[in-house]
Amino acid sequence: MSFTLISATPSPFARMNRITMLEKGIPFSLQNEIPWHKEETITPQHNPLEKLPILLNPSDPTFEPVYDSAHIQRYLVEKFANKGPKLLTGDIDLDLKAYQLQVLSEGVMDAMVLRSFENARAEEKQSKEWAERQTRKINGGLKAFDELAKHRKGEYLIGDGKVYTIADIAVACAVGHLDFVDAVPGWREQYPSIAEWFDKMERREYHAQTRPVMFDIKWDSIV
Ligand SMILES: N[C@@H](CCC(=O)N[C@@H](CS)C(=O)NCC(=O)O)C(=O)O
Repeated sequence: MSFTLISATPSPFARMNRITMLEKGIPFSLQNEIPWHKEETITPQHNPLEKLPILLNPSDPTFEPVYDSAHIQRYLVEKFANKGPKLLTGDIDLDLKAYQLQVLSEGVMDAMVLRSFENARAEEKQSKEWAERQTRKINGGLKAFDELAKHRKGEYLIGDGKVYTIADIAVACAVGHLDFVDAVPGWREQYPSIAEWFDKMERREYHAQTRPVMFDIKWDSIV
């Protein structure tokens, strides 16, 4: 069995799933796409929302595409619970917290993507209020991540800090994207706890292997 992950080289959403599959030793291949290029992308064939990541299993005709990065994470940790690191603590309340941090991370990623598109519109079509709304979400999330990193009890973000979980993966991918697109200039000085934690996480083998790479997007083809 080998999966295909429809991905994009800079996508922080897909990066979460890539790290999880690499950490767990789940075989997969990547199909890199630019989901906004209507003529080229196959995302609409598998996801009515036309978004990636999408997990496919070409060796199993009965396998239905799994989409939304958090939903794919859930599939991977449950289906492959006994392969590689569990990526959850096994404690219901702590795991709820891990899933909550995944939701927060995804929200920060969404806000960064939405703001980039807003800022790429022709000046007269841009809404300053809309962009500011996204900025508040990005800054709010980053502040929450910093608090979490400041009060953590060990290497990792939740519980006793001894277990690497999907929360670490999600927060690292959100902060990684923020750093990559310089979404909050001066963030390292303003939020030193999350910066220090993030730099350590980036040295993990599979985090280092999946760092974002920009693609060549045709901004004028985007509505
Ligand atoms: N909530 C989704 C968001 C995914 C997302 O926004 N993906 C971007 C690429 S990084 C995309 O495919 N956008 C195309 C679109 O919005 O139509 C997830 O977590 O999977």
